[in-house]
Amino acid sequence: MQTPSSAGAKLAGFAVAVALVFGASFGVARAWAPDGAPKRATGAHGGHKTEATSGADGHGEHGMDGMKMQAATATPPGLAVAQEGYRLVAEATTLGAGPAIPFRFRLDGPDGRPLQRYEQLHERELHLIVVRRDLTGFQHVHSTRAADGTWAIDLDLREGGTWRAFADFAPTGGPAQLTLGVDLQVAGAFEPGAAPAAAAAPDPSIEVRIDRRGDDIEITVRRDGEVIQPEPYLGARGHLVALRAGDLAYLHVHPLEGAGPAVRFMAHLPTVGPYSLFFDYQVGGVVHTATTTIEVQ
Ligand SMILES: [Cu+2]
Repeated sequence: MQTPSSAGAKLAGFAVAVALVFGASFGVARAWAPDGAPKRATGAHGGHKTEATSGADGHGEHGMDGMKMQAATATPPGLAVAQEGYRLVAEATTLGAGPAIPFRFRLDGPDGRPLQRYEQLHERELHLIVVRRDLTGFQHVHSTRAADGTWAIDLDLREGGTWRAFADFAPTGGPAQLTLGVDLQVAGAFEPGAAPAAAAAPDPSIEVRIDRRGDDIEITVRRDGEVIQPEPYLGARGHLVALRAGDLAYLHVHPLEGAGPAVRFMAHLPTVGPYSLFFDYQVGGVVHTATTTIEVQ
């Protein structure tokens, strides 16, 4: 079976293992408003700015808008193949198994035509997240868009089963951030795996510690015991994806600027239960993926 850490290793082509150490800060109780919307003090994060906001294109503001939008709606992103007039259309949803399976899709806009104009979101027009429905085999890739609007990329689909592909993007003139998802049926033997837990550390030179503090997630990266700053990657010091176990709702996570060595994110996890976290970060020019699963109480 393909383990989450090996999936990340295969993707990035590196041999350094990642250790995850848990803090005692998981399971922070959340207050709920009667209408089901999470209570949130106005301006609770007013002291923070997304790193992207400091960029010239100001696309960090889209992220914040997306966060507000997400908090205001009952249905989290990533559960629909079509939403707000936009539709994810895969050329094929039944695929063969293999290490480099071509995946082609387009994103149709409200006019029914393939979307051609995108806002930059974390330095890309589109982030494609692919994970098997048992939350193994996580991939965060950036595909290329042809002149007709079709996106294409090779996916690592060595394991059979049902995979979920998420397109995370910001259409020009549309929603600040949209995540559409489609299931891909991959032929081959299927052996269910467990949601990614703290990975063992065959090589302990890199250690990643993930702590959840309220809506914030703090990540500390160490190499040989020394805290290090991950290198800039996608306009931040890392990119975090949170998927809810059970339905693979895709929760938007936004980098926060902060003093100190930790990489901080605001992650609105709307309901109790387990969530799997996938942290992509770059050290020594190589992108690593650290995974863990937390329980929101
Ligand atoms: Cu991306």
